[in-house]
Amino acid sequence: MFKGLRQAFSSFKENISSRTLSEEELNRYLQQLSIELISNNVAVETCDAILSNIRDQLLGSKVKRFLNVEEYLRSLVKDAIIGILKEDISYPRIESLISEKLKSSPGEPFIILFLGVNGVGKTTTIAKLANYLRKRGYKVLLSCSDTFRAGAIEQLSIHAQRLNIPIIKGEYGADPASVAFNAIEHAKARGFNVVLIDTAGRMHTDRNLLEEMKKIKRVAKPDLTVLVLDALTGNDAIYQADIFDKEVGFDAFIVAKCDADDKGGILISLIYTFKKPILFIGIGQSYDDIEVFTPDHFVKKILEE
Ligand SMILES: Nc1nc2c(ncn2[C@@H]2O[C@H](COP(=O)(O)OP(=O)(O)O)[C@@H](O)[C@H]2O)c(=O)[nH]1
Ligand SMILES: [Mg+2]
Repeated sequence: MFKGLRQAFSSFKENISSRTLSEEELNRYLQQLSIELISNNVAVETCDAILSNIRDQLLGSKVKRFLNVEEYLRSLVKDAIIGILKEDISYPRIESLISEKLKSSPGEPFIILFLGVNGVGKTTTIAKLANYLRKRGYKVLLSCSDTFRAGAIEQLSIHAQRLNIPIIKGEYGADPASVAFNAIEHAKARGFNVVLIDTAGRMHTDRNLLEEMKKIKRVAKPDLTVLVLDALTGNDAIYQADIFDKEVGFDAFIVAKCDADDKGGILISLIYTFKKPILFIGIGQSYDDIEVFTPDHFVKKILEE
């Protein structure tokens, strides 16, 4: 996972640690780093921000004579990425968000709406999250508001059955917003803590889909709207996020299929571009293959040799 980024940073460190650098050489190595970052799916503006952070740190400090250069460079790159990932962005734990709502509005469930194009991993992510939350003691209800794609209702129902988690579904072609509404009513009546709403994918350029998502959002009034993206789509993920952000609006990302992503740059780009947190990353096809995302953990992963 994320091998590309790891290599980019480690060869940058090698280059600038091996000798005393002239300004010109430093520029050349920064240029080389930027090419490698971009080829690992770091968007151009995000890459510029990382480089200027590194440059500022280098200019603003003199390496102390007895300081380990390797350590110094590691912390330089680390601070640059952490700075970018944390600037104006908080990473709330989902458990805290749920607890706050359950405390402030007793009897009301915490509602999470999932958006994303077809095939990115929404339904799988919902099953993983249902499992995650149930293990932490929450009573979870699934709402199958994908009444469009053939097999969608069966797919979520199979997960529900395997996980032994109740599900509310409609007929194919039924209004997805009304399925969500029914699920929420059911949750209130039966004391469920969390409702996870699955939606249809199609293409992000599909007008009807976007209108449908807006309607579900209006009716369900989610406490949290999550955009699910596929790490393997690279920079197209930015484009998808841009459309969903403008048309429907969302609060946070979950990026699926990170186990198959050799690059990793898309995660930094998404956070930097949209100033929204990634809450979880998907790291495989089993129910437990979901990991809480934190900037510190991510940076550790891409800077370890
Ligand atoms: N390797 C891997 N595959 C995943 C992950 N999440 C989802 N998938 C696979 O991606 C495919 C599409 O997932 P699905 O949940 O149906 O996508 P949806 O159309 O957005 O609901 C399925 O074959 C999933 O098993 C992940 O984190 N890692
Ligand atoms: Mg689905």
